Amino acid sequence: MNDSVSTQKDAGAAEQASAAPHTIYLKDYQPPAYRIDATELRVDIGEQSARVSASLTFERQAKNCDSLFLHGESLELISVAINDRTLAADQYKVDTKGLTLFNPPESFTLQTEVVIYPKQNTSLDGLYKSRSIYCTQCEAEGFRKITYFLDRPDVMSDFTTTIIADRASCPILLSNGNRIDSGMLEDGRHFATWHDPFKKPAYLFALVAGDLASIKDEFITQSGRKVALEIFVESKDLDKCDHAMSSLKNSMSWDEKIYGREYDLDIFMIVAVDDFNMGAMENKGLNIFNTSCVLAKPETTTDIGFQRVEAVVAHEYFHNWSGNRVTCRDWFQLSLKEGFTVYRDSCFSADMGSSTVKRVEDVSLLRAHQFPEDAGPMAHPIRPASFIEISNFYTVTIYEKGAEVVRMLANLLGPIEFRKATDLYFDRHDGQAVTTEEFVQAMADVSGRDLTQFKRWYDQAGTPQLKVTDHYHEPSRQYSLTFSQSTPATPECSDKKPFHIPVAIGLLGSAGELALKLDGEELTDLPEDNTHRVLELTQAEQTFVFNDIPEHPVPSLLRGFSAPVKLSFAYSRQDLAELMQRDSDGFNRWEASQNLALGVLDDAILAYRQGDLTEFKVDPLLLDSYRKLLNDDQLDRAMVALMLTLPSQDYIAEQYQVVEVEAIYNARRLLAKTIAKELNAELRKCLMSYDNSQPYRADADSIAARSLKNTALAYLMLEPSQADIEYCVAQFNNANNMTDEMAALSALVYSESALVGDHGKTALANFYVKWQGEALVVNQWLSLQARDPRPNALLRVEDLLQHPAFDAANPNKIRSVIGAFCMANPINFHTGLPDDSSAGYRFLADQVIALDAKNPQMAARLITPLTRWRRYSSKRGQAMRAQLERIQASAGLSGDSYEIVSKSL
Ligand code: B3K
Ligand code: ZN
Repeated sequence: MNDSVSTQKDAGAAEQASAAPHTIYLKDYQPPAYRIDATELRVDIGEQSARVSASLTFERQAKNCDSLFLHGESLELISVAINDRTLAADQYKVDTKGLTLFNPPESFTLQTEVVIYPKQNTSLDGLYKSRSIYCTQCEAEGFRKITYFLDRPDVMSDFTTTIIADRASCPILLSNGNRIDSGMLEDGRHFATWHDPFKKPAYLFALVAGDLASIKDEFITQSGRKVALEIFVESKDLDKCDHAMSSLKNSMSWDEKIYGREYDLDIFMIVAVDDFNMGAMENKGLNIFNTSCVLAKPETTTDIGFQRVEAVVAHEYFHNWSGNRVTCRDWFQLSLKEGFTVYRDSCFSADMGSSTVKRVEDVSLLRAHQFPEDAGPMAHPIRPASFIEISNFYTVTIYEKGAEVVRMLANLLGPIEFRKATDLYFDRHDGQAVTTEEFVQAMADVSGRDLTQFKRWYDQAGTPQLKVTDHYHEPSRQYSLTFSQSTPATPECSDKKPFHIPVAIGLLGSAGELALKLDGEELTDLPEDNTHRVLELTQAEQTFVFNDIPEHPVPSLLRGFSAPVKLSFAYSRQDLAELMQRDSDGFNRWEASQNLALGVLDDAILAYRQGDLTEFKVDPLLLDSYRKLLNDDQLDRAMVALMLTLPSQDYIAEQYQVVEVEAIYNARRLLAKTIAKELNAELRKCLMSYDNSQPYRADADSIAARSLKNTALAYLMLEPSQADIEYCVAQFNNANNMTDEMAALSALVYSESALVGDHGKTALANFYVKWQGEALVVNQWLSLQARDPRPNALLRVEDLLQHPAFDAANPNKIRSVIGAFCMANPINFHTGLPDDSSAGYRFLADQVIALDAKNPQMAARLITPLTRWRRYSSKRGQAMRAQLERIQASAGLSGDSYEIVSKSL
């Protein structure tokens, strides 16, 4: 955010209000003209409105300043004074974007009083009401909806907050830091005053008032300080907080052990609310969470749900250092805190469970969502150069690709130097608001490496394509690998310079992995584990030659997915089968299984195009390889499950210029059914060897065993025998945990077999009756139906919107029904209804238009599938485009949706 720009914008706000939203550029960044050293807030919450009094201590930093613009939106100004003197009308100006003070003194205290309306705030940004709880969401620019302020992350202030509310309905009053005072007032009202000893930007401010119950615990830090831990929820949810609490404690010790980072306040609080635009928010000392990322117990929460709670609790906790103690100078630097923190939470989850499984999950997410973003109209570098609405930049690119970039740095430096570099970064910048430059500089200073070229990862969008060829020269026993990199044009730049790409490799010989010696390397240079090497690419084309290679090997390339690139190498299917079985790199074993499946899927897609999928024969090599997996007792069960799972429709679509929705869907389904038939005995054996009577446990081995059993069940239920159906129904009825119950439910509902009859319908109805009191379980039930690939899903989705369980104002419900249908049910979204093939697109546009007026951030996010219109056949693409145009033409469109739509057209 840039002050000079916002001043210009706001200087003409009367005209601006109806004009198209405008673009803000990183190159225009100017430091703020004033600091706000201290912020005293008094928030008096009433039934209909809240009154916010602010006293802000300003100190000029710039040489001079004729007018000072403070952000403020949807505020009713009651009074404004400087140093206790009410301002005359010509000393200030108010418009829809903020308050301008004319000729402010060098240092002064500003006193303002405003009225706001939390109950009417449907944007869930600023101070709002979620069911009976008042809460805030200030990142990125929500604080300006609470009071007038320099609402930008490089303005860090000392906050003291007094909250006043009715004691009966709001017994709990929370804000950041430590509670320093509390007491009763007249008329049954009470107050609490909180002081946060750490200066912070306004986006980390938080306030909560409501009737909450809590569980308490404590943590002793490595230096022996006692920290009180408290998780606040509605009392009905008290039995679902233990997992979040143990995840929090695990995160606190992990951050001490791995990064040497200790928690700094005496209390750490988490509050769960039902209405939340994102997963959670890292407000200093007072994290506010979506209930979906806190509450967990085996009966109501799947294994994936448990893991998500653990990961999000950790992520928000880790922000205390990567984000709060060291924060962002401006919002272009968002990945400074988000990329780094995702990297940190990903390593934490890897350490808590299986690191290979976690890597596969992260890479799958990146490929299914970030790669398409990077190839579409919203492509942006992890440090964007411009934006219209920052809320649109909380993207998979900033988060997940940002994490990949930090991972590459960590791997280039190695664990010891990376730790030294993060220590240096935290120490050097503690209490500061900095840029990604400073982060990389700490890495460069510690390692002595020149990271100039590496920094292109921060400025160039697009996924690099890495083409690899090899050559073996038997007489000289030399093996060479040639890499050529290129990056497709993206909206911000068409001429990409080569990236610095670390490529981890190994070479498989017939009897095992080969010792590696690069041409020119001395024997003394060789690392201890000499079967693994990281090649650093810096040129558009580069060849690496290995000496003393006894045979033509199968290269294992990009081990552990060492860089976020699309790699291609002409593997034979036999090579892939070898890698699947023998690669010492677990990730690449999985990768080989995916590539083998992609090859077979490509055969099937071709057959579909030619109209004879019925005659299609699946390559027996894939079936044999899967059979070996199922018979391999040594392999981690979770890995077997992952390797047996076909590439997602999104990832298959990524392989083609034009997405042929029906071809991909039918090819994938046919292959799945063939696997179910051909490997029937092995799959059934896998199912039978699982002991359903064991008590539920959430450790990695138990999760792995359940995941394999349920993968086998899903396959078997595609072409089930009567016995399979009975097994599935029994699992559904008797499961002691939601993972098994959900797996059985979806297998019954999605099965197209006539034998299954009404079992699916009955199970769905029974499930709702059983769980209607548990909102998060009902969300899973809604989502399962919205994702149902069988024909006419849109009709069922429209019915769901009328169901009493649906709530058009709740983001979790919107995601579970509208989001799930449009993003996770491609066959129905893109084919619509039998007599109206664009019905899915029109449905989405209708929903976006209706939602945009209430919650623009959510509306803008939902538009994503339509933005990909260029990837589809021209008829389909034009139909999608027409709906984008409809959204664009709708009256009063928000800046959020305007940005997405206008960039996509
Ligand atoms: N930092 C928050 C995201 C806030 C998004 C605001 N639109 C959550 C997180 O990444 O931890
Ligand atoms: Zn974050």
